[in-house]
Amino acid sequence: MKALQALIFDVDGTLADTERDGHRVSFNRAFAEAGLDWDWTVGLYGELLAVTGGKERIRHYLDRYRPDFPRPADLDGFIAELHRAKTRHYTRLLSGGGIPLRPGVARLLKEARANGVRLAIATTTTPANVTALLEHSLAPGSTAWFDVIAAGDIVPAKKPAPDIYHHALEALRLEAADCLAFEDSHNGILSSRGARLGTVIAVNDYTREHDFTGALLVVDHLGEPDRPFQVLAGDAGQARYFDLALARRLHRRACVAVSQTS
Ligand code: XBP
Ligand code: MG
Repeated sequence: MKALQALIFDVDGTLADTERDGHRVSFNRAFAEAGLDWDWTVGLYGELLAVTGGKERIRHYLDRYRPDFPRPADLDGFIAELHRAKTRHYTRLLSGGGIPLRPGVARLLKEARANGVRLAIATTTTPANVTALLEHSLAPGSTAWFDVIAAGDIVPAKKPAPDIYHHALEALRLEAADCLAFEDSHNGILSSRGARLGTVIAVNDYTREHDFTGALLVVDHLGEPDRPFQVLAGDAGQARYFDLALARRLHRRACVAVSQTS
């Protein structure tokens, strides 16, 4: 039986609720700055989240909602410039400590580190955004807690493709069976399961109704000793919050399930 060696985390929606009050707000600031009348409301943004990656999301918005918008000759350059501005707004917003980590995240990261379980990140967001979140919402210097930060355009195909997880596993020099992934969305679990990773889901308001078929466990958040999680699918035994002991139990269970089917 393999021991659990690493935890691989998605970022947006998993480490922190960054989408509604972080990314969405920053997209809108970039649009206003560029003199565009585009307004991504909370509801519309929920629909747009089906497309991962900010540049890809802007392109999808134009195709789906603004077919009448006159396309600049250099559409790629136009989108890239808007997205650069959005990243500037987003990292500035985070630098004010604007978005806290979700319950249980900091506790679990610290427990893993203290017990020699390695940490990694696999996300579609821009690398600068990950650094800003970790440095301002976790701890100064905490980027170094992660052996691998796989982010953004480092792979050609973003989630739901498994490429970013394959990239993280290669950089860790580990196999999927050595690790657990943490995700919050349907696209996220398609990506992690596509890389054959056992996956734990912590839902949020945008993803509560998503399909999480194949998850080891679905909870409303990772929980704290004084703020228990609610189990939405799967079996957490007597656990009231997500800790390393539960991670190891789920990992063991996943290993047994794989060995029985192979
Ligand atoms: C979520 C995403 C990202 C962010 C925006 O990534 O799809 O595109 O919404 O970030 P994950 P960028 O859940 O995998 O962390 O604008 O930098 O793409
Ligand atoms: Mg996510």
